[in-house]
Amino acid sequence: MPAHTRAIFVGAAVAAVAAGSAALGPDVAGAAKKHTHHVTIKGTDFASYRFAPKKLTIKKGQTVHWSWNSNASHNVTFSATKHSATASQVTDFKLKFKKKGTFAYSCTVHGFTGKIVVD
Ligand SMILES: [Cu+2]
Repeated sequence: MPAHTRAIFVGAAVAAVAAGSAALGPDVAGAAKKHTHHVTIKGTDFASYRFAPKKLTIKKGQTVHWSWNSNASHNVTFSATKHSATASQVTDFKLKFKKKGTFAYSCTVHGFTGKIVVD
């Protein structure tokens, strides 16, 4: 799966954060001044599934939350060791980004991709 191997370099730059139970707030995509950011998965079929937003720019030390409720199973995969569960509903997969850089990820089920830019 080429989309998966592209994300391998991320390595230790992202750190898993213990899953919490806090309710997600409104979509704060693109609001770089916020400390947490939210990405979801939209679409209804193979051709339309996508991360929204596809590219998100954040500041070092901020956390990105992914959640979705879809008609198919998806995942968020940065590397073999940094990834979410594969499920049609994920309520709060989150990662804290401790280093600057551009971190690509994908859903390895469908191959669509996303990108977190940490500046
Ligand atoms: Cu998918």
